[in-house]
Amino acid sequence: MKLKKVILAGVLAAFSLSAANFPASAAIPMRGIVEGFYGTPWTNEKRIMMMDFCRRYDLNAYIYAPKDDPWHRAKWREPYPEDKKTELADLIKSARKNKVRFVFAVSPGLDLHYDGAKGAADKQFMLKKFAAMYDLGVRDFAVFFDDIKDLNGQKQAEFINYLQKHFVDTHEGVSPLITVPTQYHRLNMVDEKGKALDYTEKFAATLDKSVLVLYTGEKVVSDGLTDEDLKKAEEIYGRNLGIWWNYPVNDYAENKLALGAIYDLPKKEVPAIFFNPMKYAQMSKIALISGAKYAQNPAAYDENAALNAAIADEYGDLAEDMRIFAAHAQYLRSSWCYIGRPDGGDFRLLADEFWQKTKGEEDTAETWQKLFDETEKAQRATEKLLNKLPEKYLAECRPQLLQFERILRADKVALDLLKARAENNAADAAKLTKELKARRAIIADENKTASVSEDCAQKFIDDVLAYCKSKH
Ligand code: 14T
Repeated sequence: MKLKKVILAGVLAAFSLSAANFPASAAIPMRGIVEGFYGTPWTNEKRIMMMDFCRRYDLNAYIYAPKDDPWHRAKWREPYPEDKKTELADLIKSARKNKVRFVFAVSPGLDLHYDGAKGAADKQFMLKKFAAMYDLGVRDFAVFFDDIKDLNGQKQAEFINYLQKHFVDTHEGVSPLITVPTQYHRLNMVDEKGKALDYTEKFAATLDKSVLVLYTGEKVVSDGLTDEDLKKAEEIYGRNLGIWWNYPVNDYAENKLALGAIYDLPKKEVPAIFFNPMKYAQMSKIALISGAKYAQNPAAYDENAALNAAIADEYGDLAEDMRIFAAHAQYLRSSWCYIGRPDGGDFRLLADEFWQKTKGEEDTAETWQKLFDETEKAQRATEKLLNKLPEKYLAECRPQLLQFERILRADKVALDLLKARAENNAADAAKLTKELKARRAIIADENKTASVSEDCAQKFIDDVLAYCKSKH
């Protein structure tokens, strides 16, 4: 049986190679996850599970950089206490077992000294910190300077060069360092004319050429990155840049889940890509699987195929239901950024069609029915997910599923209201308006904890109420 499978796999591989009409897949050399978000870090148990995940999807690197691990950032000088060290040792072993490069990162920039006795002491602190991890088997190291006030590009780069010379070069088997500068997105690196600002100019010019620099694209959270924009950033740095991609991370909008696929990433060669996940490890897998597929062969990446395959892999019999829910939970927004495809899937298309026809004073009966059916379908999917998803998933998405349930219930009321009005049933319409407003208030309140489809299924409630008011 096993042998048969192997032979079959071989035949399939040979066939797909000859049948492929795009160039042989060129995987991004370093591809993986950067645990780099703010807020509650992953537990070690989750991390170990994610190592197995990385192996299964051929992701070959994981960067340990949880912002809220005190020993990573706020108290970076202090060595890990014994219990934490034991955890890290387990994790490092698991990474090795799964053929994942474990990259140990420190973010010393909050209070790092460069000069004098304090500067000398800090260099020693960092060397000790790295050496302890080297002894646990780590061979990949990173120093991050993101989200700090210090803008001394030259001193930061000299600090990294020092570590390259006095740690990397003196320790057997250690890879070149990885860094993230303080100006880590391109629009922040340049003036209006596109010329590098002082920090970036000095950092880039001073930094040892062997160091791998990661950046996040045009913005902190970039809604896609073109080959041209990547090239502009690489020109500033005079080297190829790796990518730190801020999706599905949701630390700036924790009430929302990012269950979409990644999209619009470069087709040209990049040395490395790392996806920053949500604090919800399980829920991050859809986006991460899509990211793994992208990294496997950027030029051939198919966003929709990746999304469907990811959901099928993860959710088996519940895939169809999850696909519906996930379609309403992809888009993230805050006061300073947005990313993700618009929420709503088929519901969005039907709602658009409905308002289009309403505006044109066309007959909406058929579209109304389709929208009603779509809403019921989503209700059944939500109910099934709430009943059948294993607890390890529900623990991360129950609030969102419950909120989606409330929204869909309200959408049904909204649809009933539209119908009552169309039938000139003023009494029912008044009753339904009251009910809908009450439901909307509860949903608005719950948004603080869990938000789903704000611009689509949720907006439909507002749109219906506004429409009814305007036609009074
Ligand atoms: F290192 C960087 F590439 C990076 O992305 N740094 C942080 C990261 O830890 C965080 O998870 C991510 C998403 O929130 O964005 C960066 O953090 C910021 C940056 C901001 F400009 C958080 C809030 C901001 F206003």
